[in-house]
Amino acid sequence: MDFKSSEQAVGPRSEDVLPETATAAVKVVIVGGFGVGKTTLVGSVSEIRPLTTEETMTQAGVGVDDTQGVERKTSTTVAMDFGRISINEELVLYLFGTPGQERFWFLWRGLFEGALGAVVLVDTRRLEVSFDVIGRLEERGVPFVVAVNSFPDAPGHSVDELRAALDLPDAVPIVLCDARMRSSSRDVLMTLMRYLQTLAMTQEAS
Ligand SMILES: Nc1nc2c(ncn2[C@@H]2O[C@H](COP(=O)(O)OP(=O)(O)O)[C@@H](O)[C@H]2O)c(=O)[nH]1
Ligand SMILES: [Mg+2]
Repeated sequence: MDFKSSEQAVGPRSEDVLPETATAAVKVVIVGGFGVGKTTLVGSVSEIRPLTTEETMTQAGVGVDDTQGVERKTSTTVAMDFGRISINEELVLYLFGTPGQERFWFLWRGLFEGALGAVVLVDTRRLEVSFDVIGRLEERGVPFVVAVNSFPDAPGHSVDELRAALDLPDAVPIVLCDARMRSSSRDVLMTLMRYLQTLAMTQEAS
């Protein structure tokens, strides 16, 4: 038997290796309601092959997961998505996508430990899913930005309308995005990093 090919497959691929210049690693959590695009965002932006735990929706999810407006979705993330993106030569973000459905909240406890900030992904067709998620982040004091994913049949709301609907303070950035596009997903993460920097600076000043 020839084991050569499988032996060659073992070991990190070049794109999996962290650049030697990386000096800071930051943990970021991507959170939001069911089917809002978390797995898509982590997948589009990650420079390593993202890890995803998806499970085909079963009877167990019927009546629990709200599939209205996302009829074509047949799998749901039960644990989390994991990805990595280098912002520059020194700074690396580790991305943890996690479900917003209430029955997965037990996952949240450990997840936010050491997280510098979060991205709340929002689908304007189902804004109410985001209320609980945002409430829980505020409770925990986790800084976050809101990214509104653009679905074709989603009602168009202005940023001001969304801010009012989500009851967000003026300081919290709201950005529109298309999670399928790497550049758009990257912009969301950059917005979060800039926001965190502003918060750090205001804290220092006070
Ligand atoms: N039109 C559009 N579709 C998206 C976008 N992001 C995700 N989707 C689609 O929405 C569905 C749910 O996305 P998924 O990432 O699995 O959602 P999750 O449950 O939050 O992980 C998938 O079929 C995606 O292809 C987006 O920005 N625009
Ligand atoms: Mg998912």
